[in-house]
Amino acid sequence: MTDYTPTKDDKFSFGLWTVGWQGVDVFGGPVRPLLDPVEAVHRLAELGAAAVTFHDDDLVPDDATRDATLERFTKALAETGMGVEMATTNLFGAPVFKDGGLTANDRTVRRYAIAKVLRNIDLAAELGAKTYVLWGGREGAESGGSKDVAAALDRYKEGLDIFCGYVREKGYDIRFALEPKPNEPRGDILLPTIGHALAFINELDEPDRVGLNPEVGHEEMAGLNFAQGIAQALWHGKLFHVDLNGQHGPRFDQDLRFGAGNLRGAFWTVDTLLGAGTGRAYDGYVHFDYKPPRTEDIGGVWETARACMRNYLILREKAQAFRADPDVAAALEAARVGELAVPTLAAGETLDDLRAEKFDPEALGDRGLQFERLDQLAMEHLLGVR
Ligand SMILES: [Mn+2]
Repeated sequence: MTDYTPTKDDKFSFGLWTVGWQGVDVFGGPVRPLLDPVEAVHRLAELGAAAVTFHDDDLVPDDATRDATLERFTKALAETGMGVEMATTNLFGAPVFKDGGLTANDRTVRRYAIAKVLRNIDLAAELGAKTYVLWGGREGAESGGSKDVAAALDRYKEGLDIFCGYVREKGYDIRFALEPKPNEPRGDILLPTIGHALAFINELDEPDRVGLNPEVGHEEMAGLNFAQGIAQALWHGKLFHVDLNGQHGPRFDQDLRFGAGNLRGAFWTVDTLLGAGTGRAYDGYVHFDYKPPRTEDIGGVWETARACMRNYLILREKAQAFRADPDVAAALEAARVGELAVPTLAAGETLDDLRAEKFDPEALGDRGLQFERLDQLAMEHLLGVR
């Protein structure tokens, strides 16, 4: 039996804020002590992760200790062979961002937000991150009259255009990834889903520099199918990064470890990332963005980190076995799944040709599609009986 121990080739990465989450929520204060980022790097490396990611504030919260912190951190990276693959800016925690950063009504707040992002882009480039995520958790509103959505989108675009221009001028090898979320902490957040964000990217000055960092839980909070969402992002060439975690349907953002919550959704998510059904595989870092529950001490935190990677590897094995199963090949054939890749009009065929064809809609309508057989095979692979 495989022991599902990850290696650096699996390209697993974790936010420092995930294992470092002290359990502060709306109803209670911290339950775990502060976790030193250096300790996080060492422990995650031991568990088999390849990289870490950070918000500016998780790593360097204090200007007075900035240089010393960075020195210790880069030393830990060198000692462990860990990379920094992505960075992001905290534009949501401090009171100044209570109405957002890039789309705050207050222009001075927006200017401060841009300066904060630019400063951390420099640090991201210095540490070798190739992806810069923007999660606009406070970019939104609780009430209709307080936010001019069109103006907010203009300002969002202005911010992204500034960041793209800055990275281009500096010659940094960095791409931006927008992380959609429907709500929480704001009542309603701008760019709430993968689809909204994809459409927004088309309006930017340099759309090629901007893609997505979709998160499982965020799409599922909106009742959407994450695997289908990332399949569309891949189709657009926009899946720049991914946040894996677990969620039980539309409710508060649970940020469970990957595989918890919607397990069937997790199976199809891994299958989609492998490109099995579509031929478009994701080749970036497999990033976990979750919160170890408040019930856990630090030992439990490391157990959840280990479990995120282990569950991914188990699901990868299950998805590969599903795709390699001859019964699945037969079921895919019976369900005409491959036929969808055939263009509806043949080469050189005219619409007159199509309209002249004799159709028998009644016979077509009578035909069963045999999708349930196919899905049951997936279920049985997932349940471990095949
Ligand atoms: Mn989340």
